[in-house]
Amino acid sequence: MNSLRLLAESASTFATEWNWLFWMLVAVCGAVATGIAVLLIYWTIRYHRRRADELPEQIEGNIKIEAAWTVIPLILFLGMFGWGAKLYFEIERPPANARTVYVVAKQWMWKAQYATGQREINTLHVPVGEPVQLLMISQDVIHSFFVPAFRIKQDVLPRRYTAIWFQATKPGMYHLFCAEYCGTKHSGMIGWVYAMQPHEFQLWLEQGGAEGSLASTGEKIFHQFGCANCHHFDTQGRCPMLRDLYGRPVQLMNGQTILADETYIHEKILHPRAQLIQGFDPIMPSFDGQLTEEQLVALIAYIKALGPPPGTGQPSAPGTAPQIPEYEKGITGPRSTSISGSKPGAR
Ligand code: HEC
Ligand SMILES: [Cu+2]
Repeated sequence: MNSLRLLAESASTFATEWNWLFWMLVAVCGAVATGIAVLLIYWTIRYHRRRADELPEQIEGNIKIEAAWTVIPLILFLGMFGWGAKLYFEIERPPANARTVYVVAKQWMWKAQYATGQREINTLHVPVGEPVQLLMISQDVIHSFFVPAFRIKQDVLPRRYTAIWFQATKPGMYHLFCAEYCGTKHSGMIGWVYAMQPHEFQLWLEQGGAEGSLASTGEKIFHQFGCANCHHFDTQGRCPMLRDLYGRPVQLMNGQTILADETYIHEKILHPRAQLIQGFDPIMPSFDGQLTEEQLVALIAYIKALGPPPGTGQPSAPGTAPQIPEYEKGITGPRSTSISGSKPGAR
């Protein structure tokens, strides 16, 4: 672990390409800088003034040289840009089958919530060879989620979900940092990502000890906070039916259309007046200050898991547990509310 290395360990599918890109940049910039330095010194000596009255020969221009020093850097720089952009788009676009883990950042810790109900602090367990997407939000100031070994870094903001994804390639323990100065104990906002073999990860999920799925926790909150008094799942009365809301365009009062993503639902619950919906009276109360970010994550997971309205697809009776994706099924056994996750000594 203490071996001297130039770059952080490479443990994700991005890492190899990232390393190549990095070394290409170092090589090109190094070669250009060296070339300029060498020519500078050589020409300084070669063309220094030898007599007090010596005048340089006047040169009117040289199309070939000018074209060369325009076209060659253009190709080099566009190449760098193109390669960087390609990798950036890969990092920005999670594959559709990625497993979602919700992360809440707060001064000064990371809290993770799994769809299956596991919760942990300052640790993150992930399977090797499977894409994992993190949907992150901050409870207070701006933080930044940084795992050098995976070559991923993403700002974590209040009132807005940001996403990052990765696919671990090597089992191991990898450092997790906050990379945005966020207060006095910023340097202590660190943790570990455990990349595990898929079967070990499955075991961890089963032993993790959780109280039902995240969506079922959300369902309880939905009833506890009286959302269910207004939002019914069979009829759409004075309040919109929340079935099939996630990912659908919503017509706003101001004429805009907005996509119902996590941030929209989050905003709607805390600041319902900010984006009023066409065709409804603005009677929804604000839940600002009443729900924690973790509860909001659970509510959103619940709303996302609601199926389409009865009659339009596979109907799920109102009030029944929402659908859980196939890969998240099969978690049985006794569950407790305790927050799981071991904290390694290094802190
Ligand atoms: C007093 C009734 C009432 C309560 C309680 C209520 N809502 Fe609403 N909700 C509404 C109404 C009315 C609208 C649509 C009007 C608007 O734009 O605010 C709405 C809109 C929404 C939307 C946007 C729906 C869409 O189609 O875009 C979401 C999401 C939502 N509510 C979630 C919740 C959650 C979660 C809770 C509980 C924490 C809750 N609501 C509690 C009445 C209510
Ligand atoms: Cu931080």
